[in-house]
Amino acid sequence: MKTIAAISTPYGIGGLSVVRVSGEDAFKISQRVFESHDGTLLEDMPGHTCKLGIVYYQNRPIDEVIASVFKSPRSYTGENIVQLSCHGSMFIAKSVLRSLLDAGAHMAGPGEFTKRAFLNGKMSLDKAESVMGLISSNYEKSRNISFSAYCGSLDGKINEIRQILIDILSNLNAEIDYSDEDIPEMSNEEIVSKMHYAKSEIKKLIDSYSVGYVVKNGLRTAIIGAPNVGKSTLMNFLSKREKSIVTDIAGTTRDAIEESIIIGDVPLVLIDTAGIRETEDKIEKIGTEKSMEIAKAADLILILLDASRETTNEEIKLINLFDKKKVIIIVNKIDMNSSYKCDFDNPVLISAKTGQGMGDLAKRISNFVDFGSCEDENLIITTERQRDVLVKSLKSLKDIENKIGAIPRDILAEIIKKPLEILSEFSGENIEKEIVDQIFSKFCVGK
Ligand SMILES: Nc1nc2c(ncn2[C@@H]2O[C@H](COP(=O)(O)OP(=O)(O)OP(=O)(O)O)[C@@H](O)[C@H]2O)c(=O)[nH]1
Ligand SMILES: [Mg+2]
Repeated sequence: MKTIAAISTPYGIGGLSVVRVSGEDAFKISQRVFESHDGTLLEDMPGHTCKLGIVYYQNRPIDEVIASVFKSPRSYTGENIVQLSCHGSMFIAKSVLRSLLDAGAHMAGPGEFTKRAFLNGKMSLDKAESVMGLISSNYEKSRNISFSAYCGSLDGKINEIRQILIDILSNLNAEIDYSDEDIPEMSNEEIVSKMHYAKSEIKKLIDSYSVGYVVKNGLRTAIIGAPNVGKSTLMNFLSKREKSIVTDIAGTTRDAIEESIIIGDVPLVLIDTAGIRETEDKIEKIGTEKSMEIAKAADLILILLDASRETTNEEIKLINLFDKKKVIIIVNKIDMNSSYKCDFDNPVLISAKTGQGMGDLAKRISNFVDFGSCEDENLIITTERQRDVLVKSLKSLKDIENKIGAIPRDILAEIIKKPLEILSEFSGENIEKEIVDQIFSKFCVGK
């Protein structure tokens, strides 16, 4: 494989910038641009050590850097790695990278370092996915979930489930291979009970995705309602910034505005939308249609009513359009009419202007995601791919369970290999190259 290089730290000014080089020729190529103060060559340095020296760009010294050396296979990628830590200027980091590329390195693609780590057997695919989760984690829960997976919690669970099936398989094989000897048979009931346990463990993991999805992606939450009910005021209150324009003119917001926030334990992607109403105004009409589309695609819909006036028929119709389970009805401007009576069950009464009722709203949003449904916080899956593998394996187990007792044992031994094979895809065994490429293409360059 070619030797690759990339800047691994974020673009911008910082204490340090790190340029990473990985591949068979990492030492040779890096040596062309780096000279240690004591003259030691990179390839003569023991792994996991570093040297201070000068980095050159077009034969000119450009910075004093620390070169860290990791030797194959004891490195992140499993290949030889040199990490050049320079002063944290983007301009310097780019020059160091340019210099390395001129010296023979190839620009790394998105996630290519981690992809190599996976391909070289340094980490499972779900661990690589957790690296992505760690990088994008933005609060405690998302970090904890990703770090557990990074430490192997999911791999451990999948292996435990696989082991149950391997147990059944080896018992069946022993029976078949030594049929004339007196080997105790595993009864059908025992097999069913073991498979039942395997299935319930898989099911728990599948169910954990409802939490994992939200923690990783945020709950897409649309704020909708008639014009002027205070949608943008609520958006600004919750995001603690003047994100949306607020005026007393109906039809102020014309386009959807998004902001990521965290309420309690729940990350939200909050979407302020244009007020929904029957109108002849061309722009507003488009805005209304767009708001409806956003609401339909959202995980949670906050429908705002206005306590300072009667609820209109149009608003009642709007509320009835959506699945009640996805909706929280909010009555805003309660500061203007504290005796407001709502026609709908269980509304949250707030004032986006004064902040009244915001605690109740936070509680209702927190309750919307059932974090309690996951028995074990360390066992939460976070990607569609992981879910797909588990759904496929569950289906395969169900198919087999229905056949136990009705088919000969040698056939049972054969078909039980199928869910085992599917489960091995979880950690990335037997997985197609396109799927691997697709996963890593979502990573950033330098990871
Ligand atoms: N008294 C009071 N006024 C509010 C409250 N929330 C919003 N308002 C006022 O209501 C008016 C409309 O607020 P916006 O937040 O722009 O309403 P909107 O729903 O985004 O309106 P459009 O974008 O036009 O659909 C502004 O004058 C706000 O100051 C509230 O809780 N109490
Ligand atoms: Mg608005």
